[in-house]
Amino acid sequence: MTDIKTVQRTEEAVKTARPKMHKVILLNDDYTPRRFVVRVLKAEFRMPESVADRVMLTAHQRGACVVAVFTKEIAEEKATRATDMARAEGYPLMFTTEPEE
Ligand code: TYC
Repeated sequence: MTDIKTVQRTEEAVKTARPKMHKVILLNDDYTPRRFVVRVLKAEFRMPESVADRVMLTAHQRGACVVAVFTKEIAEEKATRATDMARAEGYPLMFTTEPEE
């Protein structure tokens, strides 16, 4: 039978090795130009044009789109930087984060 201590240690080791991942989510709005959304996705998330186009269109049509998944700190940093890029140009474009299930 498996010892309770072994189970606990194994769970802790897995938690340490695989920190909970967080989604960066792109939200649609009525004002930010499509080409600017694509520019931000390419610059901050290193997406090729074809992928950035698809993500932008998905958010445009469905209201939101998952952009990428990172550790909590990286996801929050990237969402903030991408949102700030838009703010600097006077656009309301928003990126949020949420933990994966
Ligand atoms: N809906 C915007 C427009 O029609 C374009 C847009 C797409 C804005 C995706 C945000 O996440 C977004 N100009």
